[in-house]
Amino acid sequence: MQVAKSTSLKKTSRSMSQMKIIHFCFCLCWTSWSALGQQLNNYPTSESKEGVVGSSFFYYQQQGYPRDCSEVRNQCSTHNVSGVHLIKPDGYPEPFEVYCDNTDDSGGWTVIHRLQDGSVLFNRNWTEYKNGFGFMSQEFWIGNEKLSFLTNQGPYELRIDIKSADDMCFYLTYNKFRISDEYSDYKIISVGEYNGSEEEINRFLCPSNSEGRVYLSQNCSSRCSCTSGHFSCDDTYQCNPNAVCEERNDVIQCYCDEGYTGDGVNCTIATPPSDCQDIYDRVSTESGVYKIKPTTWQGEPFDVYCNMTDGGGWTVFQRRVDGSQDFFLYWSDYKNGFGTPSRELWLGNDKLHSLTSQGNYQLRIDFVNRDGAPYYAKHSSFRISNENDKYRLSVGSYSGNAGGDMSYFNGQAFTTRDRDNDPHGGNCATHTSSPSATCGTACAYNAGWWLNSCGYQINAPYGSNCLSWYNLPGKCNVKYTEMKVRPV
Ligand SMILES: *[C@@H]1O[C@H](CO)[C@@H](O)[C@H](O)[C@H]1NC(C)=O
Ligand SMILES: *[C@@H]1O[C@H](CO)[C@@H](O)[C@H](O)[C@H]1NC(C)=O
Ligand SMILES: *[C@@H]1O[C@H](CO)[C@@H](O)[C@H](O)[C@H]1NC(C)=O
Ligand SMILES: *[C@@H]1O[C@H](CO)[C@@H](O)[C@H](O)[C@H]1NC(C)=O
Ligand SMILES: *[C@@H]1O[C@H](CO)[C@@H](O)[C@H](O)[C@H]1NC(C)=O
Ligand SMILES: *[C@@H]1O[C@H](CO)[C@@H](O)[C@H](O)[C@H]1NC(C)=O
Ligand SMILES: [Ca+2]
Repeated sequence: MQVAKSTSLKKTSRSMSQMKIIHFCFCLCWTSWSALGQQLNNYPTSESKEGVVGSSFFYYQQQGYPRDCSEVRNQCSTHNVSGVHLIKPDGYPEPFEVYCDNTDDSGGWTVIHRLQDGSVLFNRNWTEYKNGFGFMSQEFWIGNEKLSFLTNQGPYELRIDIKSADDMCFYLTYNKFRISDEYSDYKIISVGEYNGSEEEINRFLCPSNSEGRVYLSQNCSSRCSCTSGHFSCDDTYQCNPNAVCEERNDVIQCYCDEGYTGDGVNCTIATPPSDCQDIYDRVSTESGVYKIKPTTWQGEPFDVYCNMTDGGGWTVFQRRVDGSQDFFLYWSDYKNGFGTPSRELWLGNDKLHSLTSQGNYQLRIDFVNRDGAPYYAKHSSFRISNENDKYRLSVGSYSGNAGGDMSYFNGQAFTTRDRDNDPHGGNCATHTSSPSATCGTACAYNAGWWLNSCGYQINAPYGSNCLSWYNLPGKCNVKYTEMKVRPV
């Protein structure tokens, strides 16, 4: 048995204490069980310093009381049968009665707790647990004060004997059991190493009707369950960053934060984020791919790349990096979008329309020119109309260092190789430029864009001189572009 499992056993004690199915057949020993430690810890400390130490009975002086049941057994041969004896642990003011169990080979067990038929009420207050209650011959709790003195005399082994609902008897041992004094609330200082067979722990934790029962450690660092009567733990269980580990209605587990739904491991935002600004505010400030659903979007949430630099919250709708994605595509392709959010992409005109009609958006375009130098352009507003209006472009005023070429396309409808909506005599989407002084030989515009009387744009074929921006220094054969929007 691994130590990890022993830990789980302790941690899961609360659930176990509620398993009515378990009865103690006889509870030998330096026996407690972390369930009880758990119970004790639950008592309010305000109450915990009250009460008197010791038994209410009077014992006449007698020298050399045994300090525990193992001394009782060694002291006198007639004391080797199980029964009630007087002991007096070191430092304890008076001797008191305990039940000594000598039934197993080694014997000498001092019984600290027995639960067998429900005849004694265990739901008691601090003082009662402190002083002990019940009857030695039946059910009882020895008392925390006595237990504290007992276990602080030296190393003690804890043994828990259990009888299951199907009358199977088995036991568990812990090799170093010790509890603190009242001022430390009788905390279990140690239980030591657990010793028991796999079979025993399965029977103990997984009684017949426990299929699917789940146990969680106090800090939710492991999750154990019963599957086909077999107890196993998953130590990779972890709360979602948007979840807390706590107890609600007696169940310890990870719970998703408010505004999130899920099982505590997987927490998804209850109302999907409407754009990357919403992601930034509510989900994460890390750049990456996320699902969004603009408020006006009728379809399923979709993936976008959120660029969280420059104040964060930028929803990326275009990127050119390496030419891996063909941009010489058709109306329906530009309508629905293509490419990969984390690499090269066009988000799609329907989505871009939906996104930009939720509120007021600004535009940022980043460039790396043919020489590898970065530039950017910003426009104070950006929106495109719907398909009926041919995704017409509206941009506001320019700032930046890449040139305000976007303004040249302002007010234009979208044009693709199969839909000529541009004011030029032919279709700029399939037009070939004349050789120019700045960009050298002729190149094909071959793109979907808000084309005017043509003009350089950044959906042109990657690696060609037409992938360019008219006012950009080092403008021909631009190496990198990224277009993104954010609410103003
Ligand atoms: C108790 O001790 C007596 C005398 O030493 C011995 O005969 C008897 O078998 C012991 N009983 C048990 C239960 O160990
Ligand atoms: C604890 O319970 C006992 C018995 O019911 C009662 O006499 C005592 O006053 C209780 N103590 C506190 C602090 O409630
Ligand atoms: C566990 O118990 C078995 C049988 O009771 C014993 O042989 C073994 O030495 C114990 N192991 C430890 C680590 O205490
Ligand atoms: C959870 O508790 C275990 C054992 O008590 C400990 O080893 C672990 O570090 C704790 N984990 C966290 C995240 O607190
Ligand atoms: C959480 O989600 C992942 C992926 O969707 C899934 O593989 C995993 O089983 C889920 N975890 C839980 C505890 O539901
Ligand atoms: C994100 O935006 C910054 C400018 O704010 C830009 O330099 C960078 O290339 C963009 N893209 C990625 C993937 O970081
Ligand atoms: Ca035209």
